Amino acid sequence: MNTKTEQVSAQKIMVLDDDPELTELLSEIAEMEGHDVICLNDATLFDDVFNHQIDVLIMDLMMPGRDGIEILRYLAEIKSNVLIVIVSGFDKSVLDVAFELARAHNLNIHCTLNKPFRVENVKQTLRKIAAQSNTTVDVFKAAKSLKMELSVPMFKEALEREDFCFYYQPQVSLQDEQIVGYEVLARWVHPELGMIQPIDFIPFAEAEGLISELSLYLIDKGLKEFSNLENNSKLTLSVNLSTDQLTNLELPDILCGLALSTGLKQDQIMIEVTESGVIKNLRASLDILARFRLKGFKLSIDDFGTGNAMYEHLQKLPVNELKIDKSFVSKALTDSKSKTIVEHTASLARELNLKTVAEGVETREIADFLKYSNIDYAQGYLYSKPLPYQALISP
Ligand code: G
Ligand code: G
Ligand code: MN
Repeated sequence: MNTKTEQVSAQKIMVLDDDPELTELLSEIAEMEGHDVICLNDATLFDDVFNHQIDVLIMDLMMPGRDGIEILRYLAEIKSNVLIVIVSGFDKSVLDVAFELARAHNLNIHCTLNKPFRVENVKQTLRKIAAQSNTTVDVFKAAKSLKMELSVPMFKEALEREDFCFYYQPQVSLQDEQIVGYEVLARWVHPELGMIQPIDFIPFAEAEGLISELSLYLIDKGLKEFSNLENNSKLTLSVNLSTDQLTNLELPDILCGLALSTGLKQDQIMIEVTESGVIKNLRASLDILARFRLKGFKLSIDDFGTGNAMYEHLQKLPVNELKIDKSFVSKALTDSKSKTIVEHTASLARELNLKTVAEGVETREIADFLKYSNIDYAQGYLYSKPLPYQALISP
């Protein structure tokens, strides 16, 4: 067991920085920690030197000939799993953008470090990586190979076998912390692969043109299950619509039929759509969303704040609720920009007569801040993780 841990903790590390003194210092630190190091000062040679055996890439952002952003784009193109540490003298907002960009590329970014860095910080970072990399890299690889393993026949089989089930995450009122409703989240329980998260199967279903069938199946099943819950009449059920569905003009009629057959009232159903989905198909979305409202459903904008042209469109959209993305909520007390976004969303929503939900609420301090900022509802691990249906009927 011990020897195994030691074996995996020696990493192959590449240091990329146009400053030879810095590469040397970083490489000395990494070697002292027992790693194998390759140095590169000329970023234009990156493609020739980089290979998939490298576990960790420590890289600068501003380099002559080829900057760090271009390197990230290249790593995404070759679908690299390398664990990335960005070291740069730029201010925090530039480091944050690079970090978010790497995530948007689905890269395995570990952290960013400010230059000038403290040797101790670099050591700590490398130790953390060595301790985690075994699992992180494995999980990352597992997720990638899972995507490769999914196939259309497998999916059809799962629908026939009814492999899908639901988890419910409570939403509470911040005033009195009473449960006001649940968000229903799909899970695929595969007989051999185990639990597959929506983040892995929704994009697959979208890419293969199966999302419509899957979504309608899930909404139907979710509504039926929820309608059997005792005392549901004062609760709202939030359901997620995928982006691709905002082109199906028949959706409002279909959902109306499903709701009627379960006996749930339309105003108990909150339909969550994402900003980016609405913007991508604006005309069809407006048609669909308007008709959802005419039929009595409620509408929520999920991941609010993460799109880019929302303010321009917000006034046109017939929504009831803004759901503030967890990336802002979780940082509301440590990052002043996130705090500002939360506060402004709260006042914007009030002006527009909309309710607000904060998602990803993990601490009491954040809940207090949200309440003080006049956010209406909260959802997050502080109150409860998503729960299986059984836990709702016999708490
Ligand atoms: O449950 P979380 O656990 O991992 O959900 C991840 C993402 O998957 C969320 O953004 C959620 O909106 C989405 N998701 C969960 N269930 C469904 C579903 O039934 N349909 C669609 N379209 N998205 C879902
Ligand atoms: O649709 P959407 O992305 O909003 O789905 C909510 C997602 O957020 C689900 O994947 C759910 O498991 C996750 N989630 C809910 N509460 C928390 C929380 O407090 N912290 C974190 N990190 N994730 C959460
Ligand atoms: Mn959601």
